[in-house]
Amino acid sequence: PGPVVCVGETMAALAPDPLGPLDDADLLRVDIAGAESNVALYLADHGIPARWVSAVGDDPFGRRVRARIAAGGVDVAGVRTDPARPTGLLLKDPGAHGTRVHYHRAGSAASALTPDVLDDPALTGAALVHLSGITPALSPGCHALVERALRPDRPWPVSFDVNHRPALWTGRSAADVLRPLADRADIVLVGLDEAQALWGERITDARSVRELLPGPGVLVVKDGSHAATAFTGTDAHTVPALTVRVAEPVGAGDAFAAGFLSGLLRDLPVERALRLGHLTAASALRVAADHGPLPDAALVASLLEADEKTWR
Ligand code: KDG
Repeated sequence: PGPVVCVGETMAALAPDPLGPLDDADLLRVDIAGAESNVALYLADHGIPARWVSAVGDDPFGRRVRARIAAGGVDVAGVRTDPARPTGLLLKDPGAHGTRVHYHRAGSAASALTPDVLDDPALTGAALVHLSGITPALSPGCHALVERALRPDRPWPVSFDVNHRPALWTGRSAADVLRPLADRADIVLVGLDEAQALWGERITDARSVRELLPGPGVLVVKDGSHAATAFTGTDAHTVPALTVRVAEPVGAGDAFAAGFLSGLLRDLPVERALRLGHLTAASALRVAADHGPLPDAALVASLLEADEKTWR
């Protein structure tokens, strides 16, 4: 099978070092951040061929983004360099109640992407095309790209992480745009809290999300640090999350997605794929960056096989 092709923007990310509120920071660590390239990096860690398709500026951050993703074993041959626009920038602002994110990405190279990026030769024969709900928020061209990737006669299967980023949706209804897009994908991942923020009182539990999104063959509803439930047809499979000491949570959703998708691509039973999602999420939770090292391979193997009591 072909690679998983992940399409979306990656930015340079600046985070206080040591971690703490941006207001008080003297030093910032330079990293990279992008939901879809995070998925590609974690897929590569799991030995799944992954390609990241996007655009960066012809600038030092663009070169860093491309080099870091390539160094993670991801194919970056489909990444364009836009001579006229900069690489986007993200600031992480960790506080007592989680991490706030400040974006400087309007007019960035990736926000100028249009549906023609889907002419990338790797898309035909791709094991999956992975997209997120960030991209349709970036520009009309990016929205058109996602619409085209999800058109009903597409030759590729699509995984879609809803990834609602309220700061990107000023003046437009994320709820109205993201629901029909997600419903056309083959595999969807969404947080329960995210679904509640988007679709309101109708969402009371994981099953109510399934009622709103009956289309995807596989729908995963993540309930934060508690559990994740996968719906396949009308069957539901719930696997509790692991208890993890959290350094900084950004990136955990992408890690979960990559672990789960690599489980499905390896034909693991869906409960095992959910376990692999939780185990991969732990890699992101334990570090300040979005991407951290996978747990020891022997530990992963034994936890995948463990009985339910040991897993918990
Ligand atoms: O999922 C983590 C992402 O939120 C982060 O890497 C930055 O892609 C990003 C975004 O648009 O928020």
